Amino acid sequence: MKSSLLAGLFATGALAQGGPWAQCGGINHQGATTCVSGYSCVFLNDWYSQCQPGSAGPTTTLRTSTTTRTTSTAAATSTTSSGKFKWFGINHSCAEFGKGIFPGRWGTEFIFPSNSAIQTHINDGYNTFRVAFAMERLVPNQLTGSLDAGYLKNLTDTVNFITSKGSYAILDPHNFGRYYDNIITNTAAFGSFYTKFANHFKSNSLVVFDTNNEYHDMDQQLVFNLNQAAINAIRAVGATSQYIFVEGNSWSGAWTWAQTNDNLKGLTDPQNKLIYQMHQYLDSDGSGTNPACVSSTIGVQRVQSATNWLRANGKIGMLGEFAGGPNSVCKQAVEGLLEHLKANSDVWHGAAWWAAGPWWGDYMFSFEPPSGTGYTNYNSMLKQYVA
Ligand SMILES: *[C@@H]1O[C@H](CO)[C@@H](O)[C@H](O)[C@H]1NC(C)=O
Ligand SMILES: CC(=O)N[C@H]1CO[C@H](CO)[C@@H](O)[C@@H]1O
Repeated sequence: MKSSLLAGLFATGALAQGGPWAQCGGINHQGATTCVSGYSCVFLNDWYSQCQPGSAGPTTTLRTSTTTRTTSTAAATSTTSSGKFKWFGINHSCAEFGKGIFPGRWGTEFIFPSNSAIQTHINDGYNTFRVAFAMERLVPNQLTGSLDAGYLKNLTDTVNFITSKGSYAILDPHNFGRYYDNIITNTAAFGSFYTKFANHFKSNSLVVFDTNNEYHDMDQQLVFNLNQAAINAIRAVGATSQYIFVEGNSWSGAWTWAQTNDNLKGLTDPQNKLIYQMHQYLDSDGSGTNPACVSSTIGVQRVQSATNWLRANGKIGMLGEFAGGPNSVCKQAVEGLLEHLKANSDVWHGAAWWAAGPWWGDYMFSFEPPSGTGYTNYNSMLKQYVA
């Protein structure tokens, strides 16, 4: 059970202090805004502040027209950081498993994320979950077909669990710009998918639409057109409050973004809520398949040109996938990467580790609590960046 519910049960009046991990702020929040001794109220996003361990110092909330920031004199867990990310969290990967076996069987080829794992991540302070799914399971017959009720319900249940906690759910069609392994060339059909999909989620402003995972080996203008078709369809159904994460060609790699995906700066959004989602791994070929990182400084080196591109073009980025193996070189490289993103928080608004999910087993990056290799090696570091 979420501890804020317990805290709520035990609260005797409006002035009661929030217990451990209780909600202590956010839009429409009416309960306690201070925390019990030993905890301080940490801003996670506009909708959710949480009582996290740390000596309670004076907490101030600064509200500007576009952002809300909380600064606490008791920087609870953060040692090196100064700014904060809007989105910081974990990919949850499993509903897209069983590649090539469609629709496949729930519990055999694929499964949905574990709510208790998500809750553990939320207790750790993470506020963003990128939920992968397969378009072939959501629209089994054709892109323009209707949404499969069973798969949609399970996906929606996961999304609602996440957003009911005040966290962001990034909806990630993990399709690489393809449908049944064929490059999607019909932009109108792709838009039609988004018309139905966005219509279903349009009232949930904590949903983020990720147009597609990792376009690759595709015509560059087609990548532009697919992103633009998704944006147009999402806005046309009245989903106007949500952020849209666009992705680029070459697996949306940050290290090649400026040279490969420069044309995507021309994407337009009437709501002006486009975020450029890039991915970056630190092994020699950048694929995230080797536990060894190139060097302790490779993280910064690989994203520097993307940072420059974002700033030069007045765009905002999100590092939607990153990870490192369980060794000290990678740990330094990951920390350097996150410090760089944070130092450039005018253009980088978040990051998400790849990946959690109940079926990752002993995968080197598994962030599934309690014993995933990534979780045990990196959670204490990553937690420092959540607020
Ligand atoms: C949805 O989840 C339920 C279990 O909660 C499962 O029985 C069902 O098969 C799932 N269906 C799909 C299509 O994922
Ligand atoms: C590091 C890693 O596993 N990255 C993966 C991201 O997404 C797909 C799997 O769903 C893989 O192809 C990538 O290798």
